[in-house]
Amino acid sequence: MEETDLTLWGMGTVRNLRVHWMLMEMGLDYTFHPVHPRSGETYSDEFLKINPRHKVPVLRHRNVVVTESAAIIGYVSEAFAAPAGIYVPQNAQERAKLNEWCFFIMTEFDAHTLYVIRRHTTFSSLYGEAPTACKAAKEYFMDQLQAISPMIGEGGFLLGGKLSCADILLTTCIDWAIEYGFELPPNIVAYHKGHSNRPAYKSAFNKTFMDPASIPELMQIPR
Ligand SMILES: N[C@@H](CCC(=O)N[C@@H](CS)C(=O)NCC(=O)O)C(=O)O
Repeated sequence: MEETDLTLWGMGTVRNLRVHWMLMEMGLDYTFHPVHPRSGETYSDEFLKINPRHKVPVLRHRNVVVTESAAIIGYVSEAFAAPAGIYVPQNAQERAKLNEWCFFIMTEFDAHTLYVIRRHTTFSSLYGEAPTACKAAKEYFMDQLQAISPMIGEGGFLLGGKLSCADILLTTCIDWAIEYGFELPPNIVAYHKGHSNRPAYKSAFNKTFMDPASIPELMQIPR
């Protein structure tokens, strides 16, 4: 493991999984604070100093604090020497194509469809029920997924024949769709299987979804 000064707050959801996964793919050691989004801890005074928007994941590298799962994994991939199998953009054109994927996945999949469904099903006590919106969100998600499924490249990667931030974002959105019981196109199922069989994904998954009851320090925030 490379010597680092990295601290990650966050567990319990696929947005947190993204960061554990990228850190493990990069072979980076990090201090982990298992803040669960629904533990109430994101509203503690100590945590609000780290992220006033009371959200995980949050990564600190030395004196730089980065929030937003997509921004964090992009930062990690560029701030450290990436292993040969990790795609890192080398110029503005490559970065544009990577951003195109990442912004697409984060808006059309994460925010506009999957999270709409989350809000109006799992969190309906907070946001209300909205069956029409959920149905439309699912249809739109499936439409956009069908549109991109032929774009998965050889070896099951979106860009450059290597694992990129875009693959981490797409795989974790598919995790979410699987949790909702969506029927997915066969090549998307194969794409997801390929990535979720990676050792780093598996280790990250176990860390992200470990039982909070097994973590005695769960409600403690480091100062
Ligand atoms: N767009 C953000 C979303 C972060 C987010 O909403 N995190 C949730 C867990 S998945 C959270 O921390 N919720 C706790 C809260 O809102 O207090 C990202 O991708 O990092």
